[in-house]
Amino acid sequence: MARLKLFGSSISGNCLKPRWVAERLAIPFDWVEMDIIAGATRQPEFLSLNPSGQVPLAVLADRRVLAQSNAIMLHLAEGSDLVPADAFDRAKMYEWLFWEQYSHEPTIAVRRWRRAYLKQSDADLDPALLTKGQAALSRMDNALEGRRYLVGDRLSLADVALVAYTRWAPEGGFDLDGLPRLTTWIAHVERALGLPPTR
Ligand SMILES: N[C@@H](CCC(=O)N[C@@H](CS)C(=O)NCC(=O)O)C(=O)O
Repeated sequence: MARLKLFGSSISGNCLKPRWVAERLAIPFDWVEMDIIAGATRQPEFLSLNPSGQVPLAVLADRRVLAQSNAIMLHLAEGSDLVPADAFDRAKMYEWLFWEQYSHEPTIAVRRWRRAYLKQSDADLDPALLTKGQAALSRMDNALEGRRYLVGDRLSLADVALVAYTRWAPEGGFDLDGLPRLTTWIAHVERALGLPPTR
């Protein structure tokens, strides 16, 4: 009997997002580790599955294929407590998911990737990555005032999506020290997901 297959890289926050959701919801899956540094996602066989040449990629038990980390998470978590039942809270969760992909990941994940894996020096990196990423982290710290989770009063996909690269932000040269609400939230979400603490 075929089961869910997740193509991903363990050094990619985008890839870990659907993996964490599958683990939390006890959805059986096979993980196919992809060496993105060696160009595994650009090989013809993989491109025939995902013409965008990116991971994560889910091949469902019925062989249908789904890309984009947040779309995969949403599909896996459909009907679970990771998706708020309340319509407004659900919309708030989407607000955070869209913001993550437009304003958070493109600065924090990109700077981390270039610095930690492509070994680019700080002087070679676009300074806007640092200022925009640091502003995104402050925006989260402010939003967490008086809150344990980003949406409502329980863990949702908003927390799962945003913790992925927020917890690794220091690898991108971002400073979390002046952001106490954010660091408390990171530790809390890591615990909820059963992840080793990053701090
Ligand atoms: N918006 C996409 C981004 C996916 C993405 O950037 N994947 C990277 C790893 S984090 C990748 O596959 N890189 C390899 C390549 O582009 O060849 C998502 O959330 O899934």
